Amino acid sequence: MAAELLRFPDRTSATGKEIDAYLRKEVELSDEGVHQLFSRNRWEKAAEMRELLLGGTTLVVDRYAHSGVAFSAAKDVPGMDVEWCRAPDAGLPAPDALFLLQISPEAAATRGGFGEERYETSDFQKAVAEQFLSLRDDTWRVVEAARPIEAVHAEISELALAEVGRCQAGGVPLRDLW
Ligand code: 2DT
Ligand code: MG
Repeated sequence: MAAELLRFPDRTSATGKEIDAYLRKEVELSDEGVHQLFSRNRWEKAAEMRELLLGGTTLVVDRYAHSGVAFSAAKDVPGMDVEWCRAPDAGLPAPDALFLLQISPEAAATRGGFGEERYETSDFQKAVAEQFLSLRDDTWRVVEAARPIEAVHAEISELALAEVGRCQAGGVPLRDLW
């Protein structure tokens, strides 16, 4: 089974380097502007993702447009409501399965490196968690992440492999995100 790992933001492209500098608090960007930049960072990969998916490769994607919506909407900036936040990602390929790794902001704060980047404050993480839960529909799988990595891995890989099997059996069309 062919599989590839992708991660968004992809910090290696030109847009990704700008996002990286923003997250590391080296530059300031408008909330609207950085939201668009995160989306462009995904669009840069859209054709390649489609090609891989249609060729039968499984993509494992660490964060996607749902993070874009949840983080930007959590800023509570006038005009940047959920509908506005979703718009730039319309037409990107949709995932067949989506896993929300749930952890309390308190537990997340004990993980390595927490607090170094923009967005890594407990108050903001609480607002993001609320956004994720309100975006969630019953196709999302919520996985308890405050456990040893092996336990989280075992649960996700079992669910993911079942989904891969379903897709390999055919009849699961490649859909757009929204
Ligand atoms: P990592 O810590 O996973 O590298 O994410 N983010 C991410 C957004 O605000 N919008 C997006 O579209 C995406 C994909 C989440 C870096 C931070 O960037 C946030 C955390
Ligand atoms: Mg991070």
